Amino acid sequence: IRMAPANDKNTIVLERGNGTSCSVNLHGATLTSWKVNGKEQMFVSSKAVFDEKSPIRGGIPIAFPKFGPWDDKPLHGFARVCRWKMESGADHLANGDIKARLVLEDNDYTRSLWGHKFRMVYTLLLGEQQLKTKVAITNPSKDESFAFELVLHTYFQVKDIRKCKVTGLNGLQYLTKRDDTETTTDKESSVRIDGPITRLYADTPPIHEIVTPEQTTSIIKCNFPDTVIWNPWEEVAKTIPDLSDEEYNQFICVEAGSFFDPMTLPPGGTFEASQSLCVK
Ligand code: TA6
Repeated sequence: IRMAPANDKNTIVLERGNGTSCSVNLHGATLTSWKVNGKEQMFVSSKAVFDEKSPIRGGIPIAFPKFGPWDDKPLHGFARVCRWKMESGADHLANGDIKARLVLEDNDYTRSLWGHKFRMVYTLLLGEQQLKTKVAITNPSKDESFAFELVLHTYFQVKDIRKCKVTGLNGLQYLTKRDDTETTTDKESSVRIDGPITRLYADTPPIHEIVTPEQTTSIIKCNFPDTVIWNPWEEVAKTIPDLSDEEYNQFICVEAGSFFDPMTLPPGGTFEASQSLCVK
């Protein structure tokens, strides 16, 4: 484990050897790189803004306690724009895996938006061809419950989005935005993307695969009942200032979430959810 070189004081790098590593930015605990044998798996926009205020466009931003629009408050909640703390050093496990933990607790800023005490621990476990990211949320209050939504808004890098497909969604219903009144049923065996796409699926199976001509990446979800597929495509990409016009075809967001039925955490309760990404 090391801090990133040069003038980047916010990025922590976990290195496992053989070109396998991951980097996490303390701003938002945003995972900004995951390399397997030297090959980058995450997409981060060439125009991503690292000003410690804006959400980072790419990698794995964490949406919490809200996914999507949130009155006049920050879109997708505050977790992705708060500074997280690294908890002690990273552990090197006997099997070569590396584990690191980041923590976010309520502060004046979070309470100004959402009046609850909370503690959130984000655990990264870097394996040989696998990256597990686990979120544990605790409610330290003695008498108040809170409800929350949580999404890992992962941007997977692909060579050509037109040539990739996502499995595990066939036959399921989806919305195209949070307040859609009508659902659509996915009739294809796998989702292919050839235009703008926002699909919010509830109660999805625990495994999806992103299949490209080069490789297959599995997403194994635990306690994330919902899945989102997103790509803005050409026209909308032009309206996103921190995304280059031609970059839309280099990523697909497949997002593991819990938002259709927001979780309620009783006093003293802890909620855990994880995703394991695995390259074949
Ligand atoms: O998860 C899909 C989505 O909510 C889209 O509707 C789009 O807004 C995207 O996330 C990115 O949001 P952002 O705030 O990062 O621009």
